[in-house]
Amino acid sequence: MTGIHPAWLPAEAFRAVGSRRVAVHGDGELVDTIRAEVASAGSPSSSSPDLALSIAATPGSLGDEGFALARSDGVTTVVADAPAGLLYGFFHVVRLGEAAFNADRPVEEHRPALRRRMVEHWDNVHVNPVMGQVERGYAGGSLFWERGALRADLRRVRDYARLLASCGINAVAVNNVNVHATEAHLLTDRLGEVAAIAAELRPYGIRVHLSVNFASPIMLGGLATADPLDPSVREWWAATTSRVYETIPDFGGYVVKADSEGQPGPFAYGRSHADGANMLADALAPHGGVVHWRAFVYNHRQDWRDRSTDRARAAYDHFAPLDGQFHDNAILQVKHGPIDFQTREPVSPVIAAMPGTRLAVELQATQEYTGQQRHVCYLAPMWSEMLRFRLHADDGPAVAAIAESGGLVAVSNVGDDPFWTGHPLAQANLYAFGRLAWAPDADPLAILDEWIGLTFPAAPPQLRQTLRAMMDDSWHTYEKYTAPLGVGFMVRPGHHYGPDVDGYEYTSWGTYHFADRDGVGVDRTRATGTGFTGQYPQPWADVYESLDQCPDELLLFFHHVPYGHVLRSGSTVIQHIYDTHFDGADEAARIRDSWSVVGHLVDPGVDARVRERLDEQVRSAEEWRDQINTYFFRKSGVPDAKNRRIY
Ligand code: GCV
Repeated sequence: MTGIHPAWLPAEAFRAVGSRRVAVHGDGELVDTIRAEVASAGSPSSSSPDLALSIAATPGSLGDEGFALARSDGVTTVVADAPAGLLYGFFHVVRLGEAAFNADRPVEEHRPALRRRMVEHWDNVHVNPVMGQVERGYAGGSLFWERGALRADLRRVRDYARLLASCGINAVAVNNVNVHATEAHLLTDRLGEVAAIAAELRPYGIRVHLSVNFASPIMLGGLATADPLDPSVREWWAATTSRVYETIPDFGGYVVKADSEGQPGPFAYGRSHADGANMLADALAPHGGVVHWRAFVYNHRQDWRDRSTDRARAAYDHFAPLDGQFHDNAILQVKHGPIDFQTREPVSPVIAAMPGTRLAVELQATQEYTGQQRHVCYLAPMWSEMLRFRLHADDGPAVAAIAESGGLVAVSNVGDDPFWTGHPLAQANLYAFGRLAWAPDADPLAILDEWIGLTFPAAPPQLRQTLRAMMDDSWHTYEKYTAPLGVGFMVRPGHHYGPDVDGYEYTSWGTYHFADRDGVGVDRTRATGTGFTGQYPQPWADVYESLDQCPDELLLFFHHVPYGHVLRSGSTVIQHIYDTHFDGADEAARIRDSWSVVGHLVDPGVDARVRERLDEQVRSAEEWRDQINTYFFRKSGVPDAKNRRIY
């Protein structure tokens, strides 16, 4: 491989389209994009085509982004009501490959389940002294900025837009939600940089969003306050937002992290988060924009001795009472779990608690807590489980249905690395995110097969099957060798890579496991603990409360139990810890072994990068295994029933 890896859009993925005569009917920038795609695939244009892509003369019920696909009389047709739908239809044909042409097909209609399908970058303009160019980025620098300046050459951003559009993503927030002093200026005197990025994303139907600092009226406007109810503050935001839309007419809106981890917010003025969000919503409303207001608000200066404060409770305690108070174009953006993107968390109870509020669900494609793109960890099974979860009861809405009001958001895992995502196999997470945001009930394994087929079009069956086996269950493998049974946060503080069981135990961050000589876990019950289980509707409030009914994988999230506690699986907690850690590290070694058999079947550059990452995964999994097992053996004094080596 030379240059930039094509990810899931290598030239061969366009072979089926490229060898067909294609006609494209319609007008507009996105239709021109399709024409350019067809031309670069090598398809001759023709009035008697094999593939006809058209905007319908009279719009039907497909909406702006839907399309209908059919094949009869030797012609495959894609019809859409609007250009974006036609673009998605074109990429659907690319995904189908020969299958789009080799038999008749009855009309199939496709529409995205979620209207907002967004990737958020935590990119900084200036290299942050602590967090670097991209906060929690594991794939090199930013695609947009380099050492304080917008990149002179943004061609790669266009390629990025193409990748995103091909899996259905239609919005990008370009900068970190921690908006530092330099980055705050993107809203005003550096807005031209955002406009330049927007110009690269627009041909692929992607709207730009911007993270803004709540204190901007002070930082940028010279005002004495950022009080959301102060008329001069409201006027400043209204005028500033109007200027944004003069420069970027299709601007999507703002993203705000307020009163969280040191970011300013409405609490300083005795105002609520609804007051703060609504002020920005009002500034955006005349232009059709939205504010994504994050619910990630908690006390990060907690006293570890204080057992009454529970970080898991924080988002619900802050936001549930505000249900119904947010304006229509204010979207509350909720992390999918109550804490912070751990390998295993229950679904956040906030998602069930705010029926009068538009909610977006946020997940993390960047693998901050899931191996930092050095470990293979295919996250779609986790996301799928979460999106299908019904918080109320079996007949209540799934999380995905609740998120229809606001959308699905992933923190980006992409950087300027030649493979886009550091680990080449981590590309699958970005692809799967887009596909799940389009169709949340899609099967993660089918998405994986689709990704393998596109990314490795020439792969013999042996390679496909090996990739499938390596990746499909890799989230569970990762879970096995890291923090056990949903307890979370046994990572090294700061960078969050590798094991450090007590690293956070006596800190202010509210992420504790409470292991002692007798047992481990966080008592979040109503009966004897923090009462967090009471934030769930039934049946979950009782299921999580009950030691007998709580699912094993979440046991230590909800309960503090003795090491001898018998799990539903029949194993004791301590034996489960030993067994899963030995198994997980063995599985990591098997993943590496299986790649060593097929690696030569891919581009040598890809093979070399994957091998390097797998070596590190195996090393790190052993480190996790040994530290976790040793820690719990020393705490509990209980020997491994299988007498394996523990230090
Ligand atoms: C952008 C976690 C991460 C932070 C991140 C924060 C957030 O705490 O470690 O780097 O900040 O989440 O989501 O705002």
